[in-house]
Amino acid sequence: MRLSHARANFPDGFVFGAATSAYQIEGHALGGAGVTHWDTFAATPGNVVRAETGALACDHYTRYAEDLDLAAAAGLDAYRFSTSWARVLPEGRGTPNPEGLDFYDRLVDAMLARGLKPCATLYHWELPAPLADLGGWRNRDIAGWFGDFTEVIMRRIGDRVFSAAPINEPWCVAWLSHFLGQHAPGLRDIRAAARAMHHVLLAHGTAIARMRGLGMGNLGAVVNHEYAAPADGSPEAVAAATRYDAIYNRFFLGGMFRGAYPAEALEGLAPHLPAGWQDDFPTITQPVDWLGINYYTRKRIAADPGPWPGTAEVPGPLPKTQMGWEIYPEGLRFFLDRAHRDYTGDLPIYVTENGMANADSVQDGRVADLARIAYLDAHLAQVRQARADGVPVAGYFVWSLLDNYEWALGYDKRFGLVHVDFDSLRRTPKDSYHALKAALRRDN
Ligand code: IFM
Repeated sequence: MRLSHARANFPDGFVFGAATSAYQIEGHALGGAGVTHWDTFAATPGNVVRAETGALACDHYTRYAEDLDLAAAAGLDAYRFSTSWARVLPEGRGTPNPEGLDFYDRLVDAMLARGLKPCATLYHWELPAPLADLGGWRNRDIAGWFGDFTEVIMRRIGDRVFSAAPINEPWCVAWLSHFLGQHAPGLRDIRAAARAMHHVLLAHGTAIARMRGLGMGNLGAVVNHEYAAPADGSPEAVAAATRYDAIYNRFFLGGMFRGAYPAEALEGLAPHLPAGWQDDFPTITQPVDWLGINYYTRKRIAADPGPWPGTAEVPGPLPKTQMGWEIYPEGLRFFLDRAHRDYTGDLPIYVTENGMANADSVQDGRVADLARIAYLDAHLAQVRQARADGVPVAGYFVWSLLDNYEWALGYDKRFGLVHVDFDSLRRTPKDSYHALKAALRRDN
């Protein structure tokens, strides 16, 4: 099975890449990294499937050259990776871990040696435990701690990265982790969530300013979006879906690009935001050079009689991935169009993550992940359509290069273009890898 798109269907300079993150692949027990809140969250019964952690993960820390060889051999232009705060600063502040800095130095050089553009994300969720002890994202001081970490790592690699973004998926850092309790630190508290939502944006703006101060360019922001479809035509369901969209999708874009939070989110969050939050917008709105959108699915939303936000997810009829997520490619075009129209204007937009989990297995040396090829094909069609609409989409990154640690769901959910056997750590490129490689070589 092949992809129906080829490189020639995209403009010159359009960036095709694959994305990963530090804790999900590196092997956090290696190389002197400090304890993170994911280690303690996973060690607490009931939080993570089989209490799995990122201790070894894909052992990318040791095998990164093989992994980058695979990315380059696929014909990819770029590799999106993240830098582990706790690997660089084991205590979160203070003395850097020289092995950690050396690792990212080697990693960036290894990308450049293979012709891969290094696309860095500073924070993809592994908060150093000593900072979690101080309140983590609930503590306003995190903006300064994060700014300091930004300078330490970027003084080392900032001269060679193609792009940099401070924080992957603010919604997950704040809402999923402090309101829904599904990710570390596992809180279910609206005050904690409101503060984290604001502080994550303050930290974003602080990091952008620090990187500008170092003379860096091509700085962006990466948000995740879920399409919110009302469960039915009732006004209650429509209003609930609007609230879901405001909290999930518009809060962070509103803060960064408009210096304002959406009214439907403030109606519940305002009493819990830190005093003087409006005064932080000059920092939060630091200009960026591009926006990254991570997109996977839609949710069908009904009204819930409980307290604000009064939203409930209901099952939908569309085909689903191994995550149980509905496959709704049209949502990607919706978000690309809306970001361009309402928030980012002429700024380039990258699809910084898109992909699906599938119950893949190796049979006779092959992984026939045809569902993933169909998924990528349908979403690339939406990218092309958005471009035809006039949206300056500048690149597309598959999540993920490798099967990896899917957080609270452990190692069961396989998102990779490359299969990883978590016993032998053998890598096996899947059919989707070969299909993408062929498409990137083809002219039509
Ligand atoms: O694995 C995650 C990644 O860490 C962030 N974006 C979504 C992916 C799939 O759930």
